[in-house]
Amino acid sequence: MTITEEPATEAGVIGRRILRKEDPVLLTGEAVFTNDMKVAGALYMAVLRSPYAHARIESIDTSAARAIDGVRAVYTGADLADLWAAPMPCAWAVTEDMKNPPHHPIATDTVNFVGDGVAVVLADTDAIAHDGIEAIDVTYEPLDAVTDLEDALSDRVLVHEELGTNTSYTWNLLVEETDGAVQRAFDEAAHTVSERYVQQRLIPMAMEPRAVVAVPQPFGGDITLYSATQIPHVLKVMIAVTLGVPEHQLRVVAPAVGGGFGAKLDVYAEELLCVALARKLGTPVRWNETRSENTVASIQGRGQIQHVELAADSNGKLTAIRVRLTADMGAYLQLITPGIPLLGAFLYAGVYDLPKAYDFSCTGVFTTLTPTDAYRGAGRPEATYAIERAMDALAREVGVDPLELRRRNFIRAEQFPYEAFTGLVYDSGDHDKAATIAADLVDYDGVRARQATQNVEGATKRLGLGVSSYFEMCGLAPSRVLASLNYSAGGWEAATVRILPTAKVQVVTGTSPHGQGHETAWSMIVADKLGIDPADVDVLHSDTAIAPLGMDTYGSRSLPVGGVAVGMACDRVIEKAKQIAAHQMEANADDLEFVDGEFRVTGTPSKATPLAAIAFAAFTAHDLPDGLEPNLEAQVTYDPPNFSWPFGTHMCLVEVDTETGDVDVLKYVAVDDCGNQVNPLIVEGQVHGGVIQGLAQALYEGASYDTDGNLQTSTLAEYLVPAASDVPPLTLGHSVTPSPTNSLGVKGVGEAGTIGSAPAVMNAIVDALSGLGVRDVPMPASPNTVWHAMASATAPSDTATSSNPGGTT
Ligand code: MCN
Repeated sequence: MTITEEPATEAGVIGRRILRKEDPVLLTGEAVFTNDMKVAGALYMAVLRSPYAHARIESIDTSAARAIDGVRAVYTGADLADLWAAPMPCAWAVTEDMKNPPHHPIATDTVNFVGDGVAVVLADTDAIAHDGIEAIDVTYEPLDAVTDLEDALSDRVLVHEELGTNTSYTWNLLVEETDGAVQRAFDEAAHTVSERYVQQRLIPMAMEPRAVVAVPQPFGGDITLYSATQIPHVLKVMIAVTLGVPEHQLRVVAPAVGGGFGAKLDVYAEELLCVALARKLGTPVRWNETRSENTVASIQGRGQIQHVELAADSNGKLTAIRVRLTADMGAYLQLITPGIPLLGAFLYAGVYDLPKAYDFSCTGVFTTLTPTDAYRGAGRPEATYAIERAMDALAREVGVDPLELRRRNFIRAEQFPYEAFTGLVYDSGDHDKAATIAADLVDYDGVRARQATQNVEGATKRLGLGVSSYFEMCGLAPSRVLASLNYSAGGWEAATVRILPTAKVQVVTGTSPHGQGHETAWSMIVADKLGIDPADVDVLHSDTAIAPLGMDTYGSRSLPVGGVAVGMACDRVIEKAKQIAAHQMEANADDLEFVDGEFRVTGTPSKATPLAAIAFAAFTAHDLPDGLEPNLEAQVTYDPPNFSWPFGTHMCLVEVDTETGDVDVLKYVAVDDCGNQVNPLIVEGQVHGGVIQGLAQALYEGASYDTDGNLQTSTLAEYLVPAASDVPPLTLGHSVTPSPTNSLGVKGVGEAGTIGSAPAVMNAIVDALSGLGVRDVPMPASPNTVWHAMASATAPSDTATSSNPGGTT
C-alpha cells in the first residue's frame, strides 16, 4: 500500500486520507507510556506466580525475601484479605444462576492456573522486587489439572470444588416460527452438514505489556491510577466498588497505550493491588509486566469447541441452523468472560437469509488455565469461522461452487433494513456487491480454471481458493438491548466540543484510543462540521479528570458511538452560534445557513460572519441574545438506536505443498464495508492489522498447554506472532453502504479484518486439499498439522460426505 495524503485544500474533510496526528510522537519515541512515568519515591511491585495449574497452598515462608536489602514489604493473600471490599468484578452475569467463584487479586488457599498470584513484594527497584519473589518459599500440595474442555465438562476433576461442577452456565437462544421448527427442518432437509471446529486459545500480545502506577496524594485520600488500559472509565467504577475507594477521590489515566486488542479491556489483579497498597502505605506503587508474565497473567482469547449443523433444501438454501458451543472460561470469570460467546450467538447465520429456525446453546466451563476474555472480535470471529467453514462443507455436499452457494443464501440488498430471525434489525448491506468486488479482485473464475489444470493427481503444489463473507455486530448499543443480555454497562458515549475564544477547538471524548487514531478522526469530524482545519482541533481523552464521562474503547464502538457523539456536539454548537450570528447580523436565525465555516444569509452569500467572530463574541459575552449563556460549548451523551452492522467478503488464494504441508498465501483480498469512511487511511490500517491477526490464528498462533496445565508457548520463541515478512500481499477493496441509523452513516471497522479472515484462509487450505479427501485442517495450520491432515485423509473429494475430525484444544 502506498501511503498518500490528499491536499488539505480540498473541500470536505471526512473521507480524506489524512496522516495520523498521533504518529510523530510514537515514531520518534516521545510518547509517554505508563512505564515511562517518572514518579519519585515509588515502590516497585513484583508478583510471585503459581508454577502449578492447580494446587493447595500449604505454607508460604517470606522471611528470606523480607531480609533482602531494598525489599520494603512482602504480602501473601492472607495478609491482604482485609483490603478487598468485593471480589474482582465480572460485569456480565449471563444467566441468573451463573456460577462465579470469588476471585481475589492474590490467592489464599488454592491456586487455579499457572500464573495465579500467590504473594507480592514491594522494593526500591524492579530488580530487587524480582529477587524478592525468588526468595519466597511456598509449599504446594499439587492437585489434578484440567486442561481439556470436554474433560472439564465431565467434572472428573473440579476446578473449584465448592461449586460442585465445572459448568459456569448454559445459555440458550432458541428461535422457532413454530414449536419444533428446527428439528422439522433437519428431518425434511435435502442436505445437512454437521461440523466440529476448535477455536484454539490465542494470546493477544499487544506491543506494550500491561503496566500500572498508583500515586496517592499526600493529604486527603485522593489517588491517581495510571494504567495501560483500554477502559479508564469502567476501571474507575470497578476499582471504587472492589476496593471501596470513594469514586470522587479516584482518577484513572491511560497514558499512551501500545495496543490492547481486547486484553486491556479488563480489571486486573495488579491494578487493584497497586491502588490498594499505595493507599495502605501512602506511597506510590508501580508494576510492569514482563512478556512471559503477559502470556499467563493477562487474559487469553477464543478457546471454544463448536458443533455447528446446517440444514438446507435441494438448492442449498439454508432452512435451519443448530449450534452447540463449549467455551473455555479458564480458572475465573474476568470482566466479560462469560459474555464473549453471546456476542457471537447472533451471528451464526452470518450474512444469510435464515427462517426462524435457529437453535443456539453455549456452555461456559472452568478449566485450570489462564482466564479467557475479549480478544479482537470477541465471539464474532468464532461465529463467522463456524458458519463460513460450514458453508463450504455444505457447498461440497450440495455439489455447487462455494461462492454460488453463498449468493443463493445472501440477504439481498433490497431486503434491508432486515429483521433477522433473532429480532435484531440489520441496518444496511449489500453482500452480493462486496462478494462481486472481491471475486473480481482475486480473479475468481481465472483461479478456478487454474485449479482445474494445476490440482491434478500427483501435483505437489495445489491451489486453493477460500471465501468468507461476514457480518459484524459492533457499536454495542442501545443500552436497553444490552440490559436484556444482562450486560452491566451501558452502550452510550459522551463528547464535548468547546470552541475556544480564538476559534481553536477542544474535543473531550469518552473513548480511549490505544492505536486506532481517534485524535485524527475526531479532528476530521469536527473540521468537516465547522469548516476548519483538522490541525486546529485538539482531542482530549483517557483521563477521568479531564473526560469524566465515557464508556471507553472496545467492540469497534468508538466511531459509530463516540465519533457520532462528537458530530452531534458540533451540530449543537453550530445551533447556538447561529443564534448569536443572527443577533449580530440582525437576521432571523432561520434565514441563516452555515457554510464553509461562516454564517450566511441564505441567498445573499456576501452577508456573512465567520464562526471565529462568533466564538470571540460568545467568549466576551458583551452582546449576546437575551437569556443565552456565554461561550460555545456542547456536551452530548449519545445512546445509539441500534448496533452497527459492517460486512464484507474476504478471499484467500493459497498454494499448499503436499510434500511438506507448507502453506503459501499467494493473494489475500479483503473487501470491507464500514459505511462512510471518515479516514480511508486509518480504515486500511485497521483492516490490515485485523486481517493479519486472523491470518495469524489460521496459520501461526495458538496457546499450547501440556496436560499439567503448563503453557508451552510462554515466550515469543514458541508463540509464533507473524513478522512483517510473514505477511502476504493484501489487496484491499471496499464498498460504501452508509448506516441509516447514525448521522455520519458510519459503521465500525476495528475488528472487521479479524472476523473475516481466518475462515477465508482455512477454506482455501481445505479447498486446495479437498481432492485428496481432506475435509478439515485444525488451526493453526502449521506444516506439520497440514501434513497430518493429508496423511489421515481417506476419501476422495467427489464421493465424500462432509465430516470433520476436528482437533484438540
Ligand atoms: N474509522 C473510519 N471510518 C469508518 C470506521 C472507522 O475512519 N467507517 C476509523 C475510526 O475513526 C477510528 C478507527 O477507524 O479511528 C477504528 O474505529 P472503530 O471501528 O470505531 O473501532 P474502535 O476505535 O472502537 O477500536 C476498537 C477496535 C477493537 S475492538 C480492537 S480489539 C482493536 C482495534 O480496534 N484493537 C486495536 N484496532 C486496534 N488497532 C490498534 N492499533 N491497536 C489495537 O489494540
